[in-house]
Amino acid sequence: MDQKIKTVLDDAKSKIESAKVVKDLEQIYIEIFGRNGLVTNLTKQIKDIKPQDRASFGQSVNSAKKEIEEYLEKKRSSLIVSRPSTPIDITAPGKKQQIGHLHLVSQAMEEIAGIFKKLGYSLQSYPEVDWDWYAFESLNMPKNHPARDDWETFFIKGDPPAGGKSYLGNLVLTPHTSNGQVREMERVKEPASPKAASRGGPPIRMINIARCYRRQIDVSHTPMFHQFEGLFIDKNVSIADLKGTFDYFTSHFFGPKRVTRLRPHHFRFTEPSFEVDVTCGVCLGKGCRICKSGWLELGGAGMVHPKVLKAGGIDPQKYNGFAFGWGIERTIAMKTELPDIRLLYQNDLRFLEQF
Ligand code: FA5
Repeated sequence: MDQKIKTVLDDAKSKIESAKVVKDLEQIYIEIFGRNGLVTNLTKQIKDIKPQDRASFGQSVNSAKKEIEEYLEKKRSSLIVSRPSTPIDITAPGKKQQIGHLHLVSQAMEEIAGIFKKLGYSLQSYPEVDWDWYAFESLNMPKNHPARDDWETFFIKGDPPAGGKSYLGNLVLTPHTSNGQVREMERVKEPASPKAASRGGPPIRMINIARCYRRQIDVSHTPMFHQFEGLFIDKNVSIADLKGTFDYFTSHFFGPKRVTRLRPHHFRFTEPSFEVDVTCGVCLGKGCRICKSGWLELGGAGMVHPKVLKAGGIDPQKYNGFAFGWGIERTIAMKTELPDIRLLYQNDLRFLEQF
């Protein structure tokens, strides 16, 4: 190695060795590799070397440079290990780690699924973009029926399905989780499914939690929301079973002081149909500024219509049952006295952190 290079190498190493703390290495780095640094000046000299020696000189400079860099790194690591650059004040107050948690809607979904699991319901998942057949037609809502208007649906442009399945119609963003009803009936009868093959049909105890979409927005409506749909099919099911199930759910989700009532209603896919109300959490049914009447609407329900059972391949002479579909956001609002469900989707941590 050329004497000049050896001198630079030795000088650089002794500079590095003199560092007491990591910060010292910043200045030493400049002295070695800065604009007028030891190695930089050496590099500048390459052009003045005789052409026949230039290549080997250049190579030696490069290997010296590499050696210095490695030396520098070694020194840095040894200083970090042996001497923290800023002393630790063990008396200083600790910094609280920010720990996230599940969104309020996810928490409610877990809780709801857990309550129905105790009643023997299994959680199923059905498409949130589905065929018209499952969302409407199989639920006794033929094309152009005015009842469809209530669902304020988003339609998806596209070709209808091929292969003789044109009865499925077009695709929609599901406006309710009731599309899972006929799909669940098909699942339990489906011979191709090993689970279902052993069952070959009802009983069904399904809970289906999914996103739904409607062209609606105000304090109690969002264009995307969640529903949970329950479907119970067996032999000799009565309205008393339906009411008992709702009371069980209400007392577990809202607390033992709150009760449900059924109000006659009309849905094309249940007969008879009901709106299910729960007593207000503030006045417990007496009537107050928030609820007016003492009751808050939870969602729809009813005994499954024989036409729907038939569409799902189940004999209505042998089996009957009930179904219900309730909004998760509204259910949360009723539990927490939330004045506007849109708050759930504004992602404001000041709100979300409270739950
Ligand atoms: C239905 O969607 C029926 N499929 C329910 C049903 C299922 C009836 C099974 C009978 C048997 P409805 O349109 O009323 O019904 O909606 C049910 C619930 O979904 C409402 O009570 C409300 O809690 C919630 N909901 C509906 N639209 C919205 C919306 N835009 N934003 C938030 N929640 C909504």
